[in-house]
Amino acid sequence: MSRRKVSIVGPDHFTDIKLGEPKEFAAGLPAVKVALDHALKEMGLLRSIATLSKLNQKDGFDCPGCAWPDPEKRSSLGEFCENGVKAIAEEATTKRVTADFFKQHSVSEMSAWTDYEIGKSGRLTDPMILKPGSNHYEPISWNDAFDRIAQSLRNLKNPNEALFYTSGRSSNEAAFLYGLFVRAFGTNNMPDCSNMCHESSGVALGETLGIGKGSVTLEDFGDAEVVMVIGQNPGTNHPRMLSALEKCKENGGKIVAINPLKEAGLLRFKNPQHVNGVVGGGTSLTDHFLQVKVNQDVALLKLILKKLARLEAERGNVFDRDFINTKTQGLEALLADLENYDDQTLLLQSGVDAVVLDAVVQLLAGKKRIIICWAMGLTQHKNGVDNIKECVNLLLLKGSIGKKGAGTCPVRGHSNVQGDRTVGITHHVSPKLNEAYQRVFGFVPPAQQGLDVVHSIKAMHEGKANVFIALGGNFLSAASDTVYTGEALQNCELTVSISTKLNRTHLVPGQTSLILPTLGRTEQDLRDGKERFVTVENSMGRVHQSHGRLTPSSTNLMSEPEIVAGIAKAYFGESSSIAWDALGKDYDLVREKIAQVFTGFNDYTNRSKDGGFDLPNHTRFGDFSKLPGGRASFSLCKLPNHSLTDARFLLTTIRSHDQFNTTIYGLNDRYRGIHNERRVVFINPDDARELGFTTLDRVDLVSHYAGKKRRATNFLIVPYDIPKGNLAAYFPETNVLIPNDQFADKSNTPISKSVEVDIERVLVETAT
Ligand SMILES: Nc1nc2c(c(=O)[nH]1)N[C@H]1C(S)=C(S)[C@@H](COP(=O)(O)OP(=O)(O)OC[C@H]3O[C@@H](n4cnc5c(=O)[nH]c(N)nc54)[C@H](O)[C@@H]3O)O[C@H]1N2
Ligand SMILES: Nc1nc2c(c(=O)[nH]1)N[C@H]1C(S)=C(S)[C@@H](COP(=O)(O)OP(=O)(O)OC[C@H]3O[C@@H](n4cnc5c(=O)[nH]c(N)nc54)[C@H](O)[C@@H]3O)O[C@H]1N2
Ligand code: SF4
Ligand SMILES: [Mo]
Repeated sequence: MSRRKVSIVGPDHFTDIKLGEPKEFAAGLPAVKVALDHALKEMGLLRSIATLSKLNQKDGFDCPGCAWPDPEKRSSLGEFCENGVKAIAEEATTKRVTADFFKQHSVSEMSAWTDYEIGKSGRLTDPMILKPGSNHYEPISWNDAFDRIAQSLRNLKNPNEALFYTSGRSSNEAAFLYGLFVRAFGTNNMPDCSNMCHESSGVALGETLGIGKGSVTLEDFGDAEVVMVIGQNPGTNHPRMLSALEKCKENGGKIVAINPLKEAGLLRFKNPQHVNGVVGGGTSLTDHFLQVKVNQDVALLKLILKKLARLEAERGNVFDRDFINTKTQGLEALLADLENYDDQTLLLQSGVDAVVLDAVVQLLAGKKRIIICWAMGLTQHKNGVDNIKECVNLLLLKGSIGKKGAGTCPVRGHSNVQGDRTVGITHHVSPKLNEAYQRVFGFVPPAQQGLDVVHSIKAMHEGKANVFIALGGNFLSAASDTVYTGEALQNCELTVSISTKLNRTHLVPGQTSLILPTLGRTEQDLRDGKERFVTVENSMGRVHQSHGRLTPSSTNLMSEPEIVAGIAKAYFGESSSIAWDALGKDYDLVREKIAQVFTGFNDYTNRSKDGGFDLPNHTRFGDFSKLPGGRASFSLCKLPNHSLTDARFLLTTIRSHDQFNTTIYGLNDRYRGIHNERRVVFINPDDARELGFTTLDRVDLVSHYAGKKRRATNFLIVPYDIPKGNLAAYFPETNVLIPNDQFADKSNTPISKSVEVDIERVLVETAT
């Protein structure tokens, strides 16, 4: 089969960089200005006002940005942040990708645009099909599109030859219907964006505490004595978390940040909702900053645990003995294991300052209410699961789980990624869940474990999977090994994307490809003149309603639940025992079914009103009675092993301030002093000097795994305050470097935050 001529990775040209100084504070007036600029540019004045007045209000829509929860009391000044406004502006843009647009631009042509250019084309308006051999998408009716999918699914020899990806913006209702259809169809192949994100957290928390979710609520931040923020950049990725950190500080709490980069949002916060944040100096946030080397968090945490254990032996009252004795198991083994490590080696390996470290140990020794927050800086490593287990060890030693002001806080990414998992998006098999499906819907779901993201890609590449369907997301750009992933998608007989906006995945398609345009969060969802709402779950386990308010960007859009029901009905036909039509129309009915399959959702529709309800979470109350042995577990974690024989650097791939994953809002990374460019690589100034590089020299990044070189071309050197031996650069541009078979133990999350690479100079006359 011949593949279309497309550019899988897109162009690598520069955009005329302007360098500034990294910022010392986050938000404040500049954030308000930037937010308004984005809103006005994409939506115009009236639409901006109409939209922002409903964002995160109880009668409005949930922010499609991150999963940070809303406070109980909503501010009349608006409950949103700069990046929430950008997320909204991107979705509520007035630009459109119409059938005419596809007539003008071929797939090959568009694939040579950057992700930024592709995304800025606007909202998709009509279902489109790309036929075998054709280079232009053309319109197709909804019914024909559903029939086309049903036909491909029927043609498969085995249901396991189909893959059903989900990204975390979909509502609970859409995700539940999707999971129901996929199981009824006969596979558990449900790769999910979580596989690339917090899967390591889910595994680590599940194994130690019995639930894959965090234990804290927003209110706990006001009661915490210490909040540790590890491997997370809240100023950019969860900006309203800074208000929670501010609250902690106001009440006398301390903040410890552990990160290879001194992120502006961790230093100082100028809350635009307070006078002091607008005209004053704002709040200084981090009390102790530990500049850890990339992927040396286990070394650092082990050293902290060792020092705490020593203080406990010397003076007592450092560990919570009551808690340990009644609620945990494995302390002796943990303490014995720590003896195997030497303080000095751990210190050198972690790269942190010994004086700051001792101050942190003294602080932790004297406190009882500790919250640990983390995100991708911990999860996306070979030892991602162990990173989080070491955090759990610390909390268990301090008795800091299951009480006010203390606990685990994995800060989720997509606005409903947690909800999607809760209501059934998973490639894992649970016999209990399968029984529930059988009881409620009368069919037996498949018992064979499904494929996650990395294994789905492998299956497509090897020709073992033939149909790829995506409920949201941008699989090609988000996944690692871009070229390999692109080849994998092109191997498919059919690729289908249910999307709001055009993205690279649509442009590196299977033989036949369908784009099914759907309503976004901001948009009114009307059926027979009646308004419908969906529900979502935030990072702290609260389920609440989201009501779209804007006029949809096209009259030819369908809602996600309708699309899923449409595909299911076309596949199963009229005789299906599941009432697909009714479920696609009536979300109350979907919620009734969710409540029958999953626990904690009784009286769902009613309780989702007015801020919503909390799902059951035994860790929140320190109840470990249902765990094996009735206790939470300490874990023995291994140190990472980076021998760096072929490469000299560990590269961490991060988000700029102007992107949402693969959606590029703009070309600035204001807090880090980068303007109008994404192809930069941050390097320690001494490393740059030793290699003879100066600012804005042009380089390629090259990874070597199993003897294979992968190259990310054309980056500009930016000397930056980052540990020696480490580099940082933005994704998705760097995903070409990460082999699909390099992922975390147990969670299979790609090693996006510790890629072994080298730098090669590009010989040119002038840079840029
Ligand atoms: N505006 C905006 N908001 C977002 C997103 C977005 O792209 N844009 N994405 C959403 C999603 S899906 C997610 S998952 C979250 C992601 O939120 P984050 O995890 O905050 O995002 P990253 O940019 O990946 O940043 C990880 C942080 O970890 C640090 N880090 C890197 N390597 C290491 C390490 O080895 N150890 C430690 N301790 N730190 C390390 C980096 O310096 C950076 O500060 O944000 C969500 N919210
Ligand atoms: N190197 C590297 N790679 C990474 C990461 C990293 O830190 N480093 N982070 C990983 C992480 S944490 C994640 S979560 C993944 C993200 O992976 P994905 O979730 O697959 O990617 P997104 O960029 O969030 O998806 C954007 C697309 O979603 C569609 N969309 C937006 N809103 C909606 C909606 O409401 N409904 C529907 N149906 N579609 C919608 C739009 O078409 C848009 O183009 O990327 C991962 N990849
Ligand atoms: S913190 Fe996250 S959810 Fe809240 S407004 Fe900002 S982007 Fe949206
Ligand atoms: Mo994520």
